[in-house]
Amino acid sequence: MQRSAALSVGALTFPVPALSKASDRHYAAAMAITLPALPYADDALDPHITAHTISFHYGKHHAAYVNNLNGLIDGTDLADASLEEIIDAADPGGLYNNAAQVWNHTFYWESMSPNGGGAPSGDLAAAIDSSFGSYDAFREQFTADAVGNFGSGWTWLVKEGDGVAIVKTDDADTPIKHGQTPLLTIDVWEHAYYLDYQNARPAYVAAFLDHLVNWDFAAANFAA
Ligand code: MN3
Repeated sequence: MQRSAALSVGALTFPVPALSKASDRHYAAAMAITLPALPYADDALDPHITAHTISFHYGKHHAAYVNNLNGLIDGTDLADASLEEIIDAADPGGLYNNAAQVWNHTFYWESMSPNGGGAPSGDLAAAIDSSFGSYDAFREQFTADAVGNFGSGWTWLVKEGDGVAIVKTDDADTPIKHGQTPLLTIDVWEHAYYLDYQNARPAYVAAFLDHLVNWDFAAANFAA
């Protein structure tokens, strides 16, 4: 199997550095899945999501999923597979959970922007109006689902036909395993908000919608 030259997440592709020396290739072979760089500085979302949270959520949790996944695929038929191929092939369990969490977190970071928040525009706004009646109705439903997503999980906006729908997943589960096309996501595991908001998940969801949600990313995924 040919190693993919880039990591694709949604509409984005993360380039993988060219390898020159044999020692680099050996290192790369042992690290098939890499932790993508954050798309902004670690304090860029402050105060809505602080650098303190990013240091644990990206620097510890996301990194640990990458390390765990590399340990699980090392020496197996999936050692050179893309992240999406691993998710597609994996049965329920540790391999699936770690691979899906790598994908979900990468997609989550892209779902936010220092200049985000507010209502979308263009074709995506029209699809939201068509599917929910209005942006306000979408916001009400997304908030209720994200706040009410019991335990650990994710709340997603996905493409559904010509329109859009909200999907909740538990634990590590990801919509791409089920043939759905995610547009954006919010991580509602406690580790995503507890340092900044403690138990006030509704305040975290409101900050995400008011100040962080990256509609340009969602629109690009919708158009793809
Ligand atoms: Mn998380």
